[in-house]
Amino acid sequence: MTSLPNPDNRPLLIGPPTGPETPFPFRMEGKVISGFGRGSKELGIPTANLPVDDETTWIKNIDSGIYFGWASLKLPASHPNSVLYQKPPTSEPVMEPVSAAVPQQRQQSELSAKEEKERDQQTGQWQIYPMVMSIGYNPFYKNTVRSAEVHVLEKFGADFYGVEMRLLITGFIRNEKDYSGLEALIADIEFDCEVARHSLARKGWRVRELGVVQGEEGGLDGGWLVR
Ligand code: ADP
Ligand code: RBF
Ligand code: MG
Repeated sequence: MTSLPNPDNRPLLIGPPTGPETPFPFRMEGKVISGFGRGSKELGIPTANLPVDDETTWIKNIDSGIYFGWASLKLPASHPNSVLYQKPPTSEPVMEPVSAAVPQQRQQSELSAKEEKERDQQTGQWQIYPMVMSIGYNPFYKNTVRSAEVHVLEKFGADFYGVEMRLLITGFIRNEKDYSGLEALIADIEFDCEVARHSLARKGWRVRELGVVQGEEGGLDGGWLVR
């Protein structure tokens, strides 16, 4: 159970134990872009924003509100949270002959920074996490454009802008609200996180691709997240 304040007496579990109900789950994907730069990170609630454009039909057809489900990120091997990550060796100062310090000419085989980044992205492997997300106009901030932003329920050692993200949206939590102050907004988001954690921990809501957890395999097909 949770010890978070719950003034509106909101339920901690959404949906039946058997799993997502029609029309869920929804799928979405995109590369993480910069958001409104409001410093959500400083509030402890960073949100990975996904591009939203008029041609994308899902965003037009889905109701605004707060949703929960699973996110997968194709983290490059250079990201500290990647399962492929290898910590750089702690570099002891090395005495080198003066000639070695002279800048070398760029070799044909060397990659530009851009090429290197692209190659790095290709080394990525999909990793799955629970998430909460907001779709809409953030009434507290009175946005004029519709946004889709995902708070991943995991602590990351570095940002992941530009990384491919896939979503399996399993359910609706609540409508977007306006608030009299930032504290009330944050409290509601923290409770949303608890709702997602508890709801997704049930067998019928856990994706099979996460493997066996406490002796049990998940009942939900998350193949899309790792394909
Ligand atoms: P922006 O306004 O650019 O979206 P935020 O303050 O919302 O900035 O921070 C979002 C960025 O923080 C994401 O794009 C991602 O790179 C990084 N980040 C780190 N941890 C998380 C997390 N748990 N969930 C979502 N994004 C995270
Ligand atoms: N913004 C709102 O204006 N009203 C909301 O009810 C609201 N709920 C949110 C719930 C979640 C789970 C998340 C991730 C964001 C929500 N937001 C909401 C968006 C929020 O205002 C935005 O991420 C801010 O930049 C956070 O400081
Ligand atoms: Mg954001």
